[in-house]
Amino acid sequence: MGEPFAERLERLEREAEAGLAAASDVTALEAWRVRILGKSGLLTEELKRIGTLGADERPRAGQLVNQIKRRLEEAQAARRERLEAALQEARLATEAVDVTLPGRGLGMGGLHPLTHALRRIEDIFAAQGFSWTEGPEVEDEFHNFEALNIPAHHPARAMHDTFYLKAGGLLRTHTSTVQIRFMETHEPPLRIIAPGRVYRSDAPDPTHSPVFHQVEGLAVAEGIHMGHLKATLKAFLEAFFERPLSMRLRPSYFPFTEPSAEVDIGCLLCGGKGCRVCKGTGFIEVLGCGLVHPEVLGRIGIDAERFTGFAFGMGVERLLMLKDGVPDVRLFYENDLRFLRSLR
Ligand code: 2NM
Repeated sequence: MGEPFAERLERLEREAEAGLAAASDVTALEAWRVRILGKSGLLTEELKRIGTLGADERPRAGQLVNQIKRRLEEAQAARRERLEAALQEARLATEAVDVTLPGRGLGMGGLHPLTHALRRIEDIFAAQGFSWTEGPEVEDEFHNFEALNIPAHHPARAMHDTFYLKAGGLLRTHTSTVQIRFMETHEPPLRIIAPGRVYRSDAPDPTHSPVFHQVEGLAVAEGIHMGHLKATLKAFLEAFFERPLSMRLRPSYFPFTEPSAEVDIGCLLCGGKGCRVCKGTGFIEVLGCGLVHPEVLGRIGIDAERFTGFAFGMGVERLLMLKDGVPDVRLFYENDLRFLRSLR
């Protein structure tokens, strides 16, 4: 039988154990398994060889091979467990996340410059006791024109380049409509501002957009006069532009106010010396205003003998363009983030 079967097996087991101990990773372990326990592995070959032994040797030999096989399989399982644990640990070490690193940031959104400006305007007027009112953008002829003393065929209707809707109605050309609606349902004294989108059929250019934002204001009470209007607007403009300003009222005409005026402020760029922005005049026009025409008060049932009111209207885009040096009104509607972020 050459080298006795038992001795050879013991040697095989020792060698296998040494090989197992030397298997330093899962790949080496698998190679070891194939070499020892695989279909043509060394131990499997010994199992096959049992058949060539004498009948008296076979049971013991079989027992011996199976014992060794079980021991090696157990040792292999233990080794695999250790190697896999080591592999896992190595992975954890290399793939570890440093939870103390600062985050990449959430890329928080921000308010559109117009929204921001509208909120500031609302806050400034709130401080002077004005409340905030809204109304529909689709309007009727009465609220947009007739109630405001602008009869059919009046040139002021053409002035406004109105969008008329096929289904009837129109897109409001100013937010005075909201003030008319408010006066229909509220008794004086009242103090409101009406911010919102308005529409005019203008070709877009650096100073015209077919949609833009207005804030109109209205105060109706006994004894209201131009002095109240002037003080209110001066306080507003200085708060909005965040600096002391000179201001003047220039006589003007609106069908819905009498007297009417345009409000100019001392040029923001040159301070009154005369420059490109104020076209050499030293003044910039910022809004329109006046005392509410008695005809307007009368049409919505307010006693114009007892009550007077002041009103004003401003374009929000225009004010922001002046304040922040925005060269083109269309920038507010293109949503180029570089522009939007540049205005805080
Ligand atoms: C302006 C200028 C002057 C105005 C008038 C009214 C109302 F409804 F009370 F009659 N609201 N807004 C008004 C007055 C608006 O915008 C340039």
